[in-house]
Amino acid sequence: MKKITLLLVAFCASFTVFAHEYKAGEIRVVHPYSVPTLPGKDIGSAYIGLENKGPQNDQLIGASSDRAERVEIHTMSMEGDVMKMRQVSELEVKGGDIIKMKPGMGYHLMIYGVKPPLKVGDKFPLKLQFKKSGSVEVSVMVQERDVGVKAAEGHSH
Ligand SMILES: [Cu+2]
Repeated sequence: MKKITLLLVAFCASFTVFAHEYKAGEIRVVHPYSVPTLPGKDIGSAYIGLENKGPQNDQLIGASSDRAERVEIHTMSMEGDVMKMRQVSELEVKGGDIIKMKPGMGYHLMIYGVKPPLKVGDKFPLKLQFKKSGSVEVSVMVQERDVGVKAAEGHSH
């Protein structure tokens, strides 16, 4: 277990070295990644880090990709004992705030109608639209799913 954690840390660190990040106005988009689609499924999810370097609040209001029919902003939260997922129209990034999407809780981007299926090593374009900072196209890397991701995909759509 410890070895796996160290490997993941090294993996993420290497992205930092290669500056896998983008800017839209005051918003920094860090390390956009996805995981392989499950066999026979055309639904994927993507995770990004968002940092608002400015003092004003901004909102992620949409996303799209050439590789998919549509992309939705989703949030997951516990309702009683059940993990529920719902679509939201926008994700607020407050001035000075950092939001890190990750599998299993909070926000993620749901990608519908992915073609061809996502596999490890793929890269695909994702366009993000912010209310104040405009839009930016980022390259999403498809990386190995970890235990947390498997747990996250236990939820239904
Ligand atoms: Cu979802």
